[in-house]
Amino acid sequence: MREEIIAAISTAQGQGGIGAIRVSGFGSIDLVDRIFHSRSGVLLKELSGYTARMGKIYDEKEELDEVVVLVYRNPHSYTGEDVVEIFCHGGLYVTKKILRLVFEKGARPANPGEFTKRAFLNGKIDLIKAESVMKIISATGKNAMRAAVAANDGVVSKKIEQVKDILVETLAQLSVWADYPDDDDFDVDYNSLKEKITDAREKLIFLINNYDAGKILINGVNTVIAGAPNVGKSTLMNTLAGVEKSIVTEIPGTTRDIVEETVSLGDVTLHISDTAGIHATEDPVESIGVKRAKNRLKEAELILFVVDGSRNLTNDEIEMINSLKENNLLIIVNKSDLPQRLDYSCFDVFSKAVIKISAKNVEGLDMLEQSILEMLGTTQIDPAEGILISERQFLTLKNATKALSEAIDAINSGLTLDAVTVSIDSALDELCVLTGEKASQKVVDEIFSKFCVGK
Ligand SMILES: Nc1nc2c(ncn2[C@@H]2O[C@H](COP(=O)(O)OP(=O)(O)OP(=O)(O)O)[C@@H](O)[C@H]2O)c(=O)[nH]1
Ligand SMILES: [Mg+2]
Repeated sequence: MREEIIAAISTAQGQGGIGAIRVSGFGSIDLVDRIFHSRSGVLLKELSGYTARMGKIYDEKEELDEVVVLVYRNPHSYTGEDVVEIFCHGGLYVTKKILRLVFEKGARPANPGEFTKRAFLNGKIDLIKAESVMKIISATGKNAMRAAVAANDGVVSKKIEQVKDILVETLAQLSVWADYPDDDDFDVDYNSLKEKITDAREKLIFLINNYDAGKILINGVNTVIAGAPNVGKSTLMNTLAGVEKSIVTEIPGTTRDIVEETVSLGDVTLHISDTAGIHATEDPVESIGVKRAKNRLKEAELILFVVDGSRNLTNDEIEMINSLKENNLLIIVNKSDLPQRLDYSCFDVFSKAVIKISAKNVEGLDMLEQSILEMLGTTQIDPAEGILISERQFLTLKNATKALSEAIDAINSGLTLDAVTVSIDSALDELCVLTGEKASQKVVDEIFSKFCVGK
């Protein structure tokens, strides 16, 4: 069945130097020929792939814009189909007008991610790479970009292919052993069998272990500044943000609602929430703020718990730190410029990093930055090595490693080779789900529905 011709604006909507309209599908070159007149008079259908022509777009007799048109011939295009890209002047009016014209001539609007979906269905890219395309659009920061570029180069895909090759080879060997059980020439070599499976498993574990840190590099980390009133949370927020974002006064209970700011720290983006000081209060407005602060803490991926070094901890503070200790938690002793009265031994039970700063005088911030990056584990990974960029990728790999562990266990406990084969088969299945060779329609649809239109 021939797919319908789809079209969309592929550049950002709004004012810009250039706007691009992408048209894909069998017949798309003929379609654009009906609205485009090249300067030289040549028709697009006479051109070979990867060829550009300058000319004008006409709506019947009316000239719309001077454009450059680029022709791709299947299978050598992004989608694997015939594709035409029209580069016009960037105003929203012109791009939309040309797009409407393309629709009038028979194309239909592309669904979100439909170009990339067709690329996947036509075997141009696997599902891992398709997911990374989406991330490239939304990536911010140098390392996030490096990760996305690595994924687009197929670094993760290649690693998965390598593991698949090892598993397929092992399965072939297993079937030889199963077919010739009594032949001495085909004696089962348990050591090499185990070595191969272990090697495959370790390659997958490498990717799995980088998942959390990789996720942080790409998405940034939800960071909550919390603590008792008046300890200097908002001052810290402002110091990290470099702007007076939160109101600071000497009156306890100044911050009531949540104040948010995005801050770059090294290669990591922190989405910071400054919250109301947590304590028991009768004030109805403040108590809503305290409730919001507590809710925000539940979603936090990193907690900066601020205490005041010029006084000892209250029982409430000790209790709060205790209830948060399972999280990525840094204890920040603020007001280091004042005479210190805090007994540090009270932190021993929490075994959490304690950092001394003066948010007001901007002292100790380097140490804080370093401790945050160490805690998040982003300094230890090289995004160019390939990182997993979705929960789906992470979970399928976990399933695959689990199956490989079962295969190793089966060998160790002397089970039949059949049991080993079943486990390796199931690991291989998971990897095929990951690359999309065996992914269900539902999964595929869900992945592409998260794309923006035009990709
Ligand atoms: N000496 C000193 N004072 C500080 C420091 N950080 C904050 N302060 C002062 O402490 C008071 C409270 O600061 P905020 O930043 O508003 O404290 P907060 O924790 O946000 O307070 P609430 O919003 O009321 O919970 C202000 O007078 C600040 O100037 C510091 O490092 N040293
Ligand atoms: Mg505050």
